[in-house]
Amino acid sequence: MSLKLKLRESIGLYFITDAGFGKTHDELAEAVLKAGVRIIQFREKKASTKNMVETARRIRKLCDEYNALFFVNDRIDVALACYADGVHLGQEDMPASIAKEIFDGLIGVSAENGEEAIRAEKDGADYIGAGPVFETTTKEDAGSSIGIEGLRRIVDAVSIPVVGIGGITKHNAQLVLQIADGIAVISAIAASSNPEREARELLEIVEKFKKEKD
Ligand code: TZP
Ligand code: MG
Repeated sequence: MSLKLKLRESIGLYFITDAGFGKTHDELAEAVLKAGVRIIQFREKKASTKNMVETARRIRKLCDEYNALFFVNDRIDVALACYADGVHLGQEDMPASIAKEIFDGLIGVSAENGEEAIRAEKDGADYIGAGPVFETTTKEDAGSSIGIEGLRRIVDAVSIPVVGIGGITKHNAQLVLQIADGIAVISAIAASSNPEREARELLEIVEKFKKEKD
């Protein structure tokens, strides 16, 4: 199956690792994979490059065992060094157009508005991470939330898949799924005392919603 097709199939629940909630990247990745999540992004802002590459390589291997897609946040060098399926780039990271020249995998781009999303699509992005949809404290420099209406404007502006991100929980997931192709979450799972159970519950919501849509 092509990576792009796999992306469309697995994007309903997109989990992003964060070691700031008391569990390691590895522990979180394993828990959500066990629950059935099939797309994971490794997001680490503080560790050394050496440590990042080692962790990324372990999670890459784990994702292979579960046939899940593996993305690295921000860092093309780390993505290359661990044979990631994709890289996720912010507005201040390497532009997707340049990333595509040196990286042969999938490219996701963060967008806060339609303009950024259109630019990313033109540059060759494979999906958009749109947000923050709701307020979040997980990302320190997250701008003000774009809301459901902001999310809708982004979805309407592009034809590549869009995942909503920021403050998404099982209580508001449906609102996002009505508009976007998927939900991306950190704290809803990472801050839970039982990340595997939480991931399962979120997956159930996503799958139930998809069935009703078809
Ligand atoms: N980008 C926009 S909001 C956000 C990122 C990485 C943080 C999402 O974390 P949470 O805990 O799901 O709100
Ligand atoms: Mg980034």
